[in-house]
Amino acid sequence: MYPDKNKSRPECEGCYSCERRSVEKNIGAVTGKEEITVALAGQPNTGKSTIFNRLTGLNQKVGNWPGKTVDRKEGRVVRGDRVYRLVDLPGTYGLTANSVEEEIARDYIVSGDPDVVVAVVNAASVERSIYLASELAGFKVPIVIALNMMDVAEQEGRRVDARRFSAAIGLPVVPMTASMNQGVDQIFETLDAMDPQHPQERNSVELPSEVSRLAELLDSPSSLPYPKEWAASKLIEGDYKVTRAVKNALKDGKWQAVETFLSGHKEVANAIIRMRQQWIDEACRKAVENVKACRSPSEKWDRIFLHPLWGRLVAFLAIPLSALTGILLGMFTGGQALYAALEGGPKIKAAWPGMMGSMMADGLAPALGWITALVCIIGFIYAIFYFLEDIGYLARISFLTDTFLRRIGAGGKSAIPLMLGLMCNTVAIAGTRVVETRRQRLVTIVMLP
Ligand SMILES: Nc1nc2c(ncn2[C@@H]2O[C@H](COP(=O)(O)OP(=O)(O)OP(=O)(O)O)[C@@H](O)[C@H]2O)c(=O)[nH]1
Ligand SMILES: [Mg+2]
Repeated sequence: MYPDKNKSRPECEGCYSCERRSVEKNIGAVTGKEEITVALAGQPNTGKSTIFNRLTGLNQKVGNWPGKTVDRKEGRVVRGDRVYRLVDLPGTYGLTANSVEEEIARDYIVSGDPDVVVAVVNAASVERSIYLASELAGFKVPIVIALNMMDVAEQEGRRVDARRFSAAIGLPVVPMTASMNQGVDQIFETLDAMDPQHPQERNSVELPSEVSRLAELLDSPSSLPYPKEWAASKLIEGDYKVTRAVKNALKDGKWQAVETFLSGHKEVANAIIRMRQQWIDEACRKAVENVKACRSPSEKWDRIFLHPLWGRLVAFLAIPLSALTGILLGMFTGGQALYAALEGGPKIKAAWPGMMGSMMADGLAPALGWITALVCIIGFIYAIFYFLEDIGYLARISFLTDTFLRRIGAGGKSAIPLMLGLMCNTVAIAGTRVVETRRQRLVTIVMLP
């Protein structure tokens, strides 16, 4: 659904959380401070939620695999005479939506709701993760580039000069390592210094003239939910949702003219991509330097973990072995409590003869023992999977299994819920939220063991 700034969730009367939300929402009006909405956008796994958590002090889900944030999340921070309403968005590779999460992020960015967009870019792979910013630069909304993961870039022998980068693209660039809380204050300082009403000078991507010619044909219909120029470029790129929205918004004759224009200018789509790529290459040429041509530790490990044969073999063994290790560790720790509870039954009965002792020995003590054993087993399994997630191994399993799972109607992102299904179906079904499409989600749920 197209998000509307003025629409909010229905609120009930008197409920504590609704009341709190309402106070938070109106905090700007209540305190007389200016409210600035800041959207955190960027490719999946670039550290948006980590930055959001650092900025707001909240605890959004972070992890080392793409697609964790599947919905918009908000937090507010009062700073000086401003209230910053921070919005953490799902990851998106660009402003052409290929999945539900990308659509949520894209629609929110183009809705006009954000006063500022913080585009999060991975410093270790600037060339790939700056694409979204190249599209954003075409909008009027002020942009700050958060050049995150500077530590990873350094480890991989890359030097990204934030000043030169900023000069090349004409946008403020803040180098940061969000996981170590570096650069977070500078983001706020940059935001404090910005006036969202004031147009930002920038070097936007020069798009082919056909885009503005097509935009003129759109004739700014009031029901068109997108900016004209942007909608024109997406029509040329064949964006399904934008095409449908424009078709519905235009009268028959006008849509005919748009269609004729599009069929006569099919080659422009490639020209748009080429021009964006030139913009990216130019900026990277000026600001990114490969200091040492070394292979990062993760690249070295990936030769095994992403190998078509060895990688699959390791994955095939790693998951059951991890689950088994968790079960064994749980049994050795929590199992002791269960053993003690069962062993101690006669002693309890001897100490408290009668119904009380019998209830404790045969009911309460074994129940507590079983609960302790199960909590330990589940706890260890989760700790092991958390570790695998954090080092990025689960993301590699998704990558390895993607081709196979797509053939049976699911997708690479189904691998993790399917693995969770070996332990607990409730968690696994909840985990299918990350799966890209509704159909893939259903297939995954049906396949759960
Ligand atoms: N080394 C390093 N790791 C980071 C940094 N920032 C975030 N991370 C890690 O990168 C991973 C991804 O972080 P998230 O904040 O979940 O990324 P995201 O962009 O919100 O991801 P999606 O919601 O899936 O799009 C996590 O394991 C973080 O701990 C950083 O500056 N350096
Ligand atoms: Mg996130």
